Amino acid sequence: MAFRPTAAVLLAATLALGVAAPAFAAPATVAAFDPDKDGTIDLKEAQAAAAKQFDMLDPDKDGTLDAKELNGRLTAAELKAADPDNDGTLDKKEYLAIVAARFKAADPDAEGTIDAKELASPAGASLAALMQ
Ligand SMILES: [Ca+2]
Ligand SMILES: [Ca+2]
Ligand SMILES: [Ca+2]
Repeated sequence: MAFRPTAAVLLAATLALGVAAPAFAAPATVAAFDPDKDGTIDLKEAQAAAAKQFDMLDPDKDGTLDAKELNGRLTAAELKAADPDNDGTLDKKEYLAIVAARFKAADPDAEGTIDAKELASPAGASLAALMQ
């Protein structure tokens, strides 16, 4: 029964913001993921935010996320590729490995940080979906 409260929360957030997009599709800001305030997100910051997000997405606290808990954050193909034992769930290590892969994709200049422009790109948005 995890889906109904989640949907209610998303709906409430959507109404509060006055936008039609799901809450996790709202544009992300660097500042939200930048505890050292250097104006960019490094991999450590991205994975710390994603680890927090993982715990929030796991209401049954079994340490894994199934497709329902992921709620569209991964495609079926991504879930399958990240799930070598094929049990249909991701543990935190597997989730953070996807974060690392998306981080790399969102950092085309390969300087190891995501700036505001990179975060606003489609690759940056799919990274942000794993962090918020
Ligand atoms: Ca930073
Ligand atoms: Ca779970
Ligand atoms: Ca960069």
